[in-house]
Amino acid sequence: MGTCEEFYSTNSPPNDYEEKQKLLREFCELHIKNKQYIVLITSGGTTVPLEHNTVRFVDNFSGGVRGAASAEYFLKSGYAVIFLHRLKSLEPFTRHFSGQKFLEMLDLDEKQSSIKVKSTFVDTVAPILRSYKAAQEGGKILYINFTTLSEYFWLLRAACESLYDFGPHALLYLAAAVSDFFVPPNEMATHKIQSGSGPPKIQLQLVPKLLAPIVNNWVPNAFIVSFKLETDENILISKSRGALNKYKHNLVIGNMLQTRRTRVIFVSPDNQEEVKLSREQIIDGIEIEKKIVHKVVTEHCKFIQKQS
Ligand code: 9Z3
Repeated sequence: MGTCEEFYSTNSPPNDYEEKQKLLREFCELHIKNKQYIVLITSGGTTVPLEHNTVRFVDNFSGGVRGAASAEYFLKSGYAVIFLHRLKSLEPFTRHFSGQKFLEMLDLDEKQSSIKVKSTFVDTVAPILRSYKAAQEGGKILYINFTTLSEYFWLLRAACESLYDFGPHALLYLAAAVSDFFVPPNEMATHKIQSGSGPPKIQLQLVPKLLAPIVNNWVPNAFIVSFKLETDENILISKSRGALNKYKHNLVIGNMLQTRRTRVIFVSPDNQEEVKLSREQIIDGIEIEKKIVHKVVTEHCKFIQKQS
C-alpha cells in the first residue's frame, strides 16, 4: 500500500479545489468566532475511475441516508455542519422529497395556475421547511461535494485543515463509504477501454488509510468518529475494535450492511454498546440516526469537558 503523501503527489486536486477550499475556510472563520460546535460529516460512496477520460468506474452501494439524516440531527443539536457528500447522493432536508414522493405532495388549483402542498402533507412538510430555512439563513450548513475517491481525499484534507483551530470543539463523523481499492493514475487507461482487446486485466491497489493523518496530524485535538461496515456479524466487533486500537481515535460505530437502518454498535476504548430501534420505534418512523447523533453529541460534550 502506498502512503497518503504518495496518493496526494500522484493524484491531482479537483478542478474547483481552490474555490471549495475558500468556502471551507470562510465557513470555519465565521463559526469559530462564536466558539461554535462544528461537525464534519462525510456521506455517500466514492467512485474509482477506470479510465482518465472516465466512461466506467467502480462504485458502491451507499446512497447517503446515514450522513444526510445525521446532518439534520446535528443541526437540531446546535452544531454548524460541513456536509462533505457524494454529488447526487441524499442531502439533508431534500431527502424527504426525493422521487415521486415530491409530486405526490403537490396539488394544482382548479384554474391550474398555482401549486400548493396537499393539506394532508402540510404537517410533514412544514417542520422540514422550517428547519431547512433556519439552517440556510443562519449559515449553519456548508455543502461540499465529491464524486471520485481522489476528490474525497483532497476535500477531506482541506476540511480538516480548516477545522484545526476548533480543537476539541470539532467533531468528525466519517460516514462515507470510501473505497478500499483504486487504480493509480499511472496505471489507468487514458481512453475508454475497448472490448475488442478482450477482457481487461485491471489490477486494483490498496487505498492508504486517511484515519492515520487525520488523527495524528490534521485535527489531533478533535473528537473523531469513524464507521465500520461489515457484512459478516462474526467480525463486526473485532474489526471495529481493531480500527480503534490502530488509529487511536475516539469512537467506532460498527454496522452491518443488512441491518444498518435499525442497529449499530458503539465501540469506544473502554466500552461497547448496542444502539437499536425497538419495534415500536420502527413503526413510528423514528430514524436510528436520531439516537446515534444524540449519543455522539453526549460523548463529544464529555470529551470537551475533560479537555477544559
Ligand atoms: C458506514 O458504515 C455507513 O453507516 C454506511 C451508511 C455507508 C453503511 P447509507 O449511505 O449507509 O446510509 O446507505 N460508513 C463507513 C463505511 C466504510 O467504508 N468504513 C471503512 C471500513 O469499514 C472505514 S472508514 O473499512
